Amino acid sequence: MEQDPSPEPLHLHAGGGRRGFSTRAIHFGYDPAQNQGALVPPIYTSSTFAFPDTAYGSRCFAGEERGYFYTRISNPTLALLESRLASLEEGAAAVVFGSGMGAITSVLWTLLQPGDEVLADLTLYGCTFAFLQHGLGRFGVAVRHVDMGDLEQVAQAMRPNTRAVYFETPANPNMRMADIAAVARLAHEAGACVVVDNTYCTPYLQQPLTLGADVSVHSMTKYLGGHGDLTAGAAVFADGELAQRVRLQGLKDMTGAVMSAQDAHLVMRGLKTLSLRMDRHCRSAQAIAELLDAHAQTAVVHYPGLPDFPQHALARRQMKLSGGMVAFELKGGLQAGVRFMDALSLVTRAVSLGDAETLAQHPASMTHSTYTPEERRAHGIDDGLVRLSIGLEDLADISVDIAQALDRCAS
Ligand code: 4LM
Repeated sequence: MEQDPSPEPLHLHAGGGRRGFSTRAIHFGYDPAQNQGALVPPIYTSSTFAFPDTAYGSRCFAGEERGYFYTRISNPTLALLESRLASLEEGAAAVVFGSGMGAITSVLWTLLQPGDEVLADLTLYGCTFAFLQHGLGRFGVAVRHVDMGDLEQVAQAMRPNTRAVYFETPANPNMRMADIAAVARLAHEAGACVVVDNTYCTPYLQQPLTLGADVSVHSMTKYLGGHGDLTAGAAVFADGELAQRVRLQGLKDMTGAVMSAQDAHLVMRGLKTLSLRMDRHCRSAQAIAELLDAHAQTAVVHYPGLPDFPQHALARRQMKLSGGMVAFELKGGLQAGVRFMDALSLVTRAVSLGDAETLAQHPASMTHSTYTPEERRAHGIDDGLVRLSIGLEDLADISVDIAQALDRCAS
């Protein structure tokens, strides 16, 4: 009952060189020869695991034995996914969760104590904002927001009790970016832990840990799963000891946000096509951003791949490609945005992102309705903003639908 599937020698070429990203996304940590030849890793649905004798079980609970004993702490199917994610994102270890919010809350509950402060970016996914603003505050943890794109502001905002620095880049929903390496340097000088939500990029487009972040969190509900048929989360750690603390405190005792083995199997299936899907998402998103940018009805398009995007240079440096998410505002503001959304025919009106289907949603009334209108104004989320998650359909069909909806939203 080994806890960690051995990564050797499957991530190496016969000659010892390291295998590439897509190869590791398909093979890492699994050897069919050790599993009766099964090409696809078995799904261990067992919630509990038998002890050969009482002393062994006691040693498991004392942390002296690295065996499996209860799925809320670890499970062979989850452990395989964790080892694969750690490899893909260059981490020492990973922990998986039942949702992205499960990952975020488990990490922050483990890191923080009353009297600590979290320094967070202005723009965050709505439920992350609500957790920081309405959740942690009730337990004596202060939360302050700064523009993480402004390094002077970040440097000035650090205080002796700043324990964690938290941001998304690009941020949901307005795509504002932060320089991970520069923010991490400032945070580490002040002794704070850097947590980056890498959901929008996935490890294929951006590698926060190699740039100096301590933890990279994900909603695997999105691109990593990739098919809109599961909810899951993950945290990848530069330091294996912190991973173990999050597993034993945040996950086991504080949130209990355990992931199911069936969902871990589905995420591993999704990982096999991650690089292919991301290439297609990004290529189509670039084309749709350009289409929107050229249309007379649009006031502003937020997409890192557009040359006039304010942080285009940072995006080119920090991300492999510009991502599959596009946000924009129409000249007619909120009313025009509603007309645009209602005129869509192929594109689906739904929250979430990273699925095969192209999705459109209105952050102010949906994913970011956890902010008050005043907070949205102060945090740079325009009430007229429309967010698109560009899917895998034929680009021509997505383009035709968006163009006809733009033409109709003017009337
Ligand atoms: C959405 N997002 O935006 P779970 N981090 C980021 C996210 O966008 C989300 C989560 C974490 C959306 C959901 C409705 C950057 C979610 C939370 O939903 O708990 O897996 O992830 O449309």
